[in-house]
Amino acid sequence: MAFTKNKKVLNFVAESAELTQPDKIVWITGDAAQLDRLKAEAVASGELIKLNENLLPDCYLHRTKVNDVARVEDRTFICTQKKEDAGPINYWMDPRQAYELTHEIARGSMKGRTMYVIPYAMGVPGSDFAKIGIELTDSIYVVLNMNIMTRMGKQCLDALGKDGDFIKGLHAKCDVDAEKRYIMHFPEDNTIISVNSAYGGNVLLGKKCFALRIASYLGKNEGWMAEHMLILGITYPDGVKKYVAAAFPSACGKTNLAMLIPPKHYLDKGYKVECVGDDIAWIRVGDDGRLWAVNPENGFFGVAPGTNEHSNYNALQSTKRGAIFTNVALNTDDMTVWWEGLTKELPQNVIDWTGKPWNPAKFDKKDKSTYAAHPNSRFTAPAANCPCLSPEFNSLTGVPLSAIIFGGRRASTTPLVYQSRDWNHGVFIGSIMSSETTAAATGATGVLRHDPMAMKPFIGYHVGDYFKHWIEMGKKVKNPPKIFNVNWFRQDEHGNFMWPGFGDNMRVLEWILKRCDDNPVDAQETAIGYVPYPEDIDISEMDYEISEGKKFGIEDLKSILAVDKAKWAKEAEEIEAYYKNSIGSRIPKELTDSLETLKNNCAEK
Ligand code: OXD
Ligand code: MN
Repeated sequence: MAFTKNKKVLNFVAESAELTQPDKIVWITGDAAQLDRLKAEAVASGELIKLNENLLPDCYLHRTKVNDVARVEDRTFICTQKKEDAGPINYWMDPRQAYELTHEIARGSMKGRTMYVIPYAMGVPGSDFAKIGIELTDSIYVVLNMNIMTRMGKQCLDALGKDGDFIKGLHAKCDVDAEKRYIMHFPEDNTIISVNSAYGGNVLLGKKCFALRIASYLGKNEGWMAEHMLILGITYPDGVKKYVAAAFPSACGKTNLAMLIPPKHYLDKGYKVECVGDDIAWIRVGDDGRLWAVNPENGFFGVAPGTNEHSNYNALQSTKRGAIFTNVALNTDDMTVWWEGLTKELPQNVIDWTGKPWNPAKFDKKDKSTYAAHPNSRFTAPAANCPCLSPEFNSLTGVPLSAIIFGGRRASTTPLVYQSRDWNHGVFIGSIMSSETTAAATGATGVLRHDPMAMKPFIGYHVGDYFKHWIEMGKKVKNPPKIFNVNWFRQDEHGNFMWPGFGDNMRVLEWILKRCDDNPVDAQETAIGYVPYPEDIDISEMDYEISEGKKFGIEDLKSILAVDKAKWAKEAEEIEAYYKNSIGSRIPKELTDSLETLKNNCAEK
C-alpha cells in the first residue's frame, strides 16, 4: 500500500517498478515491527548474521562480495548535459547514454525480488536545511542501513505533501557484477542510479551520492555548501561553547577527531568535546553573518580497523546496540565481532571477512591479505548511541562555526598546524590539499594525490566553479570562520609518526580556537601562513614515545611546526602544474594570486 498522494513519488515508483519488475513493492514506514520482520528475513536468507543478543543487542554482521568492498571512483559519474559542467576531475557520461546504459542493466533485475521504497530525510525534517529523498532498492541491507544513517519513514512522505519535490534514487543490486557497476548522478534532474553494487558508499544513496554530490550542486545554485566535514563542539570550563568543522579525506580520522576525548588535565579543568557529525556538513549563512552547520546524517558509517577503547572509546560504544557491521571478522567463541586493532591479543576462533576460518598464526601486520577484517570494513551505528553526542545534534538551526580545518595524510612538508591569512587564502589552502590514498576507495593505497577540501570524489560539478563558490560564500559572511590546516601524520626519517594524534589533537584544537578569540594569541607569520609559537601549544602531561625510548618533547614540536621554504617552493611548482593540468581555466583568480604569493614567499632572496 502506498502512503502518499504525491504523484511525483507514485510515478517514480511505478516507472522504476515497470523497469525492474519486482515481484513485490514494500513501502518502508519506519515502524519497528516492519524493520524487525526485515531483519528476521535477512537472517533467514543469510544476508545478515545475528550477533550475540546479550553482548551486542540488535546487532548484525553483513559480508559483501569480495569484489564489492569500497567506493568505486572510476565507475562513479556526473552526468551533466554539457561535459565541461562536470569538470576535469569527475568522470562524465552523457545523461541520455547513462540512463540508457543503467536502465538496460537494471531492466527486469528485480524479478523474484522485492522493491523497497525508502522515504528519508537528510537533515532534521522541519529545518531549513532538510531535504527529502526517495531511495528504491532491492536490498534489505540498504533499508536497514538507511534506517540508521538517515531519518527515515512515513513522516518524510508527509513532509513532501501532495506535490513536494525530492531526490530520486534507484539502487538495483543486479548480479553485483563489478564490470557492470555504475554509480550515476544526474544533478540537473535530482536523480541517482546505482547498479551492481551492495557496498555502503555506493548504495546508501543518502550519503555520498545525495548529501555530497547532488547537494554540492544544489548548494552552489542555492547559496549554501555541502562539505565532507565533521563538526565538533568544545565546551570551555566557563561554559562557553565553540564549534569547528574539519575536512579530511576518507579514512583519515574524521570519526576519531569528531569524538575525541581530551587529555586528562583538560578534563580535570572542565573541558568537554561533543560530536555533532563525523562525515558531512551542510553549511548556511546565518542572520548573524556567521556560517552555521548541520550534520544531515543520523548515524555513523565508520571505518572499523583501528577503532578500540583507547583510540575511539565513543565510536566503539556507539556500536554496542542496533549496529550493522560490514566485512569485519566474526568471533565464533561468543558471536561478537573483531577487527585488527580492536584488541592486542588475536582471538583464536574467528571467521574472516570472506567467511573462511582465519589462522591467527599467519597474521602479519605488514600484509593486509592476512587480516581477518577487510581494511575498509565498517560499522553503521546510530548517532543516538554516541556517549559524546552534542545536545545540538537535532538542532533545526545548526551550530555556528568558529573555525574550518583542512587536513590530509602527509609524511613531510606540511606542518602540524597553520592558519590562513584570510578567507580567500584559506580557500587556497583547501584547494591544494593532498593526501595519501586509503582503502575507502578501490585502487592503490598510500599514493599521494590532490584531494581539494577532501571533496575530490564528491564534488557534483566543475571543481573550478566549486572553488569559486567557496570564494563567493566568503563574501556573504561578515564573520567567516577562520581557516586552518592540520597534519597529524608527519613522520621522522625512520617512518615513525611524530605526533600522537587522537586525544592529543585537543592541544592543537585549543590553539586553533585561541586564534579565533577576539584577542587572539600571537603567531609567527611564515611563507605559508600563521604558525604557532611552540610554547603556545600545550604539551604538558604528554606521554608519547615516537620510537622506543624517544619521548616527544619541545624539540619535536618545533620540528613538526617548521616550515621548510625549499620544500614549499617545490610544492608550489607542483601546485602550479596541478592547477594547470587538472583544474584548468575555471580556476578563480583569487587562488592563482595566492599561489603567486606562495611562490614569492618561498623564492630564495
Ligand atoms: C566514507 C568515505 O565512507 O568517505 O565516509 O568513504
Ligand atoms: Mn567520508
